[in-house]
Amino acid sequence: MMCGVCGCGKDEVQVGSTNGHRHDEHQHKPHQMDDTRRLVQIEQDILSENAGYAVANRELFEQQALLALNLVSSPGSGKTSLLTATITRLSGQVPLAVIEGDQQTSRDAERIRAASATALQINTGKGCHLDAHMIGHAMQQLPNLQGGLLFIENVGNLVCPAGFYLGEAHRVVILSVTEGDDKPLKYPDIFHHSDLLLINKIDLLPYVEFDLNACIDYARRINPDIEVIQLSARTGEGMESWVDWVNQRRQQRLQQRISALQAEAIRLESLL
Ligand SMILES: Nc1nc2c(ncn2[C@@H]2O[C@H](COP(=O)(O)OP(=O)(O)OP(=O)(O)O)[C@@H](O)[C@H]2O)c(=O)[nH]1
Ligand SMILES: [Zn+2]
Ligand SMILES: [Zn+2]
Repeated sequence: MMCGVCGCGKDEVQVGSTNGHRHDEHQHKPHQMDDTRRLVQIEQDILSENAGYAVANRELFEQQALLALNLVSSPGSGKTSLLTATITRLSGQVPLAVIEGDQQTSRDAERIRAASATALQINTGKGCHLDAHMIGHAMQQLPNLQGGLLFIENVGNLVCPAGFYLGEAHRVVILSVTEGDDKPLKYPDIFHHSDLLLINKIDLLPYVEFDLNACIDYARRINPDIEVIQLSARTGEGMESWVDWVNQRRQQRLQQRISALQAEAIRLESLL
């Protein structure tokens, strides 16, 4: 995992448009490429540091009964299009915000705002994925989302985001039919670590060679439990199944929180 080794881009991260937070303090010296043991150590340090932040994020999300979804895919699979179509269907009903991970621009965040949802931009510079520390900082800048939804659009990349748990409830991998049906076999890690596969751009199926059944079969060889929804963010076909999936998970999250609070109340009552 290249980024785990070099921690690329950490010095260039900017959260939000105004209150940019620079990570100069994280810069490290160039390393010798032949010193494998040292590289492995650096990679382990970066990943365990990330794991610590991810646990803190998860606890925050649980306390707020907030359903956080981490959207991963290669560039151009349709993450932002899917989000704007999703927001159109959900906005006004539940607290909702989007964290947009991009290397350079704020174009996606602007598209989300145009769909009338709160969007916070994280520019990762050369960095090829979001990490849990960035998400923690972004949360400090977002409004209260209790009981609502947080969508995290990761940097378009099928490799690096797989290694970085952000504290999300679920990871959703998006694959569009123009990318080829064998992607699950070529990039198994990201499919292995996702709970849901969205096959997007099905409106283009008549024009491309993409074997849906083969794709689903490959994905399930890597991850037998992965759920699959086929849709088109453009025509809206299949969008209802996706929105239902999100709503069901959000209700589960609220139910879990209610149960935890009830158990806590019973514990406290026993101390009266
Ligand atoms: N035909 C078709 N085109 C789509 C669909 N969804 C997205 N697109 C198009 O695909 C292109 C890329 O879509 P985006 O939503 O920007 O993809 P993205 O995954 O957010 O891209 P990055 O942020 O660069 O990784 C755009 O031209 C979209 O209009 C779809 O369901 N069908
Ligand atoms: Zn920081
Ligand atoms: Zn995008």
